[in-house]
Amino acid sequence: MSNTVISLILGGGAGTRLWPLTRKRSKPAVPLAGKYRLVDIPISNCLNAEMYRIFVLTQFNSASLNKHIKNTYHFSHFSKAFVDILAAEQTPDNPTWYQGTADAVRQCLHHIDNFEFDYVLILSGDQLYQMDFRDMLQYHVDKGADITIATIPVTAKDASDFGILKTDDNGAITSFTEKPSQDVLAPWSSEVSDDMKTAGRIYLASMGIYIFSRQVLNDLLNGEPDATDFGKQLIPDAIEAATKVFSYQYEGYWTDIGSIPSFFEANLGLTDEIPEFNLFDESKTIYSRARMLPPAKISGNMAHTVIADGCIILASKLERCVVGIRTRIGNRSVITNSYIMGSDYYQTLDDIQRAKDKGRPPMGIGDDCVINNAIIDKNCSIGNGVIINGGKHLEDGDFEKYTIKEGIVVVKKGVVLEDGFEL
Ligand code: ADQ
Ligand code: ADP
Repeated sequence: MSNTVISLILGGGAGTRLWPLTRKRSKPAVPLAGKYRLVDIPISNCLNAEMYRIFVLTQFNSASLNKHIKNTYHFSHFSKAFVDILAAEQTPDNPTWYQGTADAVRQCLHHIDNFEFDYVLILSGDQLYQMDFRDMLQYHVDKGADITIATIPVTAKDASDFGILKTDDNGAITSFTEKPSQDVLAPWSSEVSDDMKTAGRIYLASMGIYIFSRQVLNDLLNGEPDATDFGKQLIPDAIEAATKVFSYQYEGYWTDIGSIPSFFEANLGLTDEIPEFNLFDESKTIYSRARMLPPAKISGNMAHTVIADGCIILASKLERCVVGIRTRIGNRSVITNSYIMGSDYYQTLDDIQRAKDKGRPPMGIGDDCVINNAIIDKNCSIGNGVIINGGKHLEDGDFEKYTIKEGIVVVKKGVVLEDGFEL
């Protein structure tokens, strides 16, 4: 049945929540786990479910997303598989950007109309999870649903960030409220498994993952031309209009990675003894660009650290770190609780000498640095003796070279921090 599906990945609006990582690239292209990009997660989930026709909807078709997709997702000439980018485009009828998730899907309907399909799978571009969409599709068909929403039990504290819903005994959704405030939450609790109840996860949240039957999606989008958002308008309206909307309950690992703190925690979570997100499961491969990089060369003391290919690390200590491709770290440096994204290219020894002659540190992290609670975006040149001490003692702010969000210091892409810089 997988070949009856077209997948649409919502690649992000303005990207403000992940600023400054989205300063020079679109959200789907933000580097994840040292060697992947955000968009590799939903694409890999589709490919593992044998759903091979995929569009990524994005506000701006930044060069890096294009390059990544072009260099990564190659299929045989004999298959119908593709991963294509649909960037918001001005047309004679539509002079604007995507106004929201439903509007993004509406604006690209004409691109998918010519394909043969029965179902549309709509996915967010900023979530970390491994889910077999074939089970969800089977459920959609078995229930005779018009729309199926993947749902997950969450705690009261988290419930205000999600669409919260209630179902009847058959799984049909009877009511839905988008991001309810804490004071109106109480009546929205649901019957959940004992495990979930013990964890206090008694509110059923929409995961923002939808399967629509083809005609239903067309009718809804055309019937409400002013509705711009699924969670705020189309889904609640469809439920009210007695459309058959079902909840497909999921209890595996699933987390939002659309804000700096959640993105940071999800990445560092990969360094746990047994991470909740499993990169080592061959039946759920996460695909990304194959690069011809040398093996990482490491000395020093490493604990709970994930290191990508092509790194040269001489540091004295790394603890709870994710270190991305081609990272260079100098002697005696100590880095803890940090995501170092790495570099897009190597400097030659001549390049490094020339940089030094001009008083500019080479790319990577220098000698004798101390870095804690930070994200260092790609291609940064961090000098010798630099101290970045992130933590709750720092106030939020956006500065020329870095941004601070909830104590996490994000050093912007390509920035130079001179020898002895301290924060
Ligand atoms: P949010 O995640 O807050 O809630 P939204 O901001 O609409 O919803 O984003 C959903 C996805 O669409 C994200 O991947 C986002 O980047 C992308 N997106 C947003 N605007 C876009 C645009 N204009 N063009 C292209 N892509 C865009 C939604 C649901 C809730 C549900 C949560 C689960 O509305 O009901 O609980 O997802 O995370
Ligand atoms: P981002 O990771 O920030 O999205 P891009 O993908 O836009 O970055 O840019 C990275 C690309 O730049 C890589 O594909 C890399 O091959 C290429 N690149 C190669 N050499 C250089 C160079 N000397 N300077 C900058 N980029 C380079």
